Amino acid sequence: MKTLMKTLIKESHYKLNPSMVRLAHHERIQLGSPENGQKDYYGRNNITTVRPEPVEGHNQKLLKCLMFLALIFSVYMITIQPVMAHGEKALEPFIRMRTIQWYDVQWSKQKFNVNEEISVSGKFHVAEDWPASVPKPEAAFLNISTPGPVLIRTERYLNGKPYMNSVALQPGGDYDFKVVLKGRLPGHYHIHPFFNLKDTGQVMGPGVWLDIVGDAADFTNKIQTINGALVNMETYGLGNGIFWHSFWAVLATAWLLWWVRRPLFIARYRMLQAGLEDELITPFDRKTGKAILIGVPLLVFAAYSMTANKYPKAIPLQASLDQILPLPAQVNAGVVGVETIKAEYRVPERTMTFSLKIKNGSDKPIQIGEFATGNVRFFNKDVPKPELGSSESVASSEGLSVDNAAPIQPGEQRTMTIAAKDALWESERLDGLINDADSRFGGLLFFYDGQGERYIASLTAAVIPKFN
Ligand SMILES: [Cu+2]
Repeated sequence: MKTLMKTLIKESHYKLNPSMVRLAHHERIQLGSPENGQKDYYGRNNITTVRPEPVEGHNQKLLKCLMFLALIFSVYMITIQPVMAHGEKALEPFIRMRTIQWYDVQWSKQKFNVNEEISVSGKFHVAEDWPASVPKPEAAFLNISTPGPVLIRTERYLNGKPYMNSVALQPGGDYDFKVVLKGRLPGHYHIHPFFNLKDTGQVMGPGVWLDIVGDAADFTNKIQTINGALVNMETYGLGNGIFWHSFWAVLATAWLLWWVRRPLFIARYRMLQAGLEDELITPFDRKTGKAILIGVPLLVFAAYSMTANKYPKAIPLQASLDQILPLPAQVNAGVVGVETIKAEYRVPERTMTFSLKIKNGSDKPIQIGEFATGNVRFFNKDVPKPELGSSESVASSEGLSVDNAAPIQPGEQRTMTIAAKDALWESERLDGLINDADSRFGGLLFFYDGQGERYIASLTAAVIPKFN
């Protein structure tokens, strides 16, 4: 046992220590002939020592070759189907449930022509119980998820104000948005509004299928600049863009190849070990380096001066944050108060059950109509359903049940147990919550008073899973 340990330690030492590697068996081979003064790239006599490589058998090579071919052909065996989703369910459920809570999302049209303008509008609540592991929404960008440039965005509003940049959102705040889009490429696409949260990812809003009809060649995208010139955005500056991208790509590749074409890694490492680092760089290398060091900034400055001369009235790209304050409270507006006491998720029944303490501060009886979380909507079948809108949110029309169906009277305080039960918890990958380190849920609860008034409360609590 002891000898075995000793050999093992010796072996690993041998593998780790480069000086011992250098002491290993080497073969002297002669690449050129030192007698006639032939030198190698670095000006040394052409005698190099190398460690012999293990010789691979003929059969092994053939086998490797066959396995590689088999691997390539196996790809053709996979049945490829068009992708019908694009990562809406990929984000952790606690982020989808407890960051941006979308509701009332509407599309003005779902079938329209190339060049035709449509809009998507809606509301969202920024959860009070923002996850501790998610950076605060200090920079958030409202965008539209599309499969490529099938639409262009022409206008964007938050709380009725036009804005260009990212915006800081306030946890607990309520906002409404509107984005105007114009059809560009004909086709059938799944489109969502979404928020890009800095350092977190994309929180998708509800998606819809849009049909853009017509001819792609008819698309026009002309704008007027501040100087009054009319430019076509589809082609404006394209040649210039291609030129500069190619120029830098060629220069960078040439610089890389300049250094890569000579011995790298092991040969270089050995020379360093041998104290021959001065021989790694030739005088010509130094000259080229100096030319690049002076030439590139000069070129950039010259091109910049030419551009500034040609376009004296230009504004830089804007990098500030837009400041837009939340609307007066829409969710938790103070009329109907809801406190979540506890929540339980029963895995086999795919049911989330919550206990709530509800206080009706309005002057009419109210009923619970809907619970919405992570773009999934659970409706109470005993309460008239609101208009669903065009966003085909994933909905369970009878998924919400309450333990006491009697309306909550004005001034009444009641503790209720409600259950949201549907396979959607699983198919929308929201049940993954119980495997997260942050197993708290969040969502919006909608109350209706039967006379068109709606009250919204946000719910949040730790979820206790029940596995049987
Ligand atoms: Cu989608």
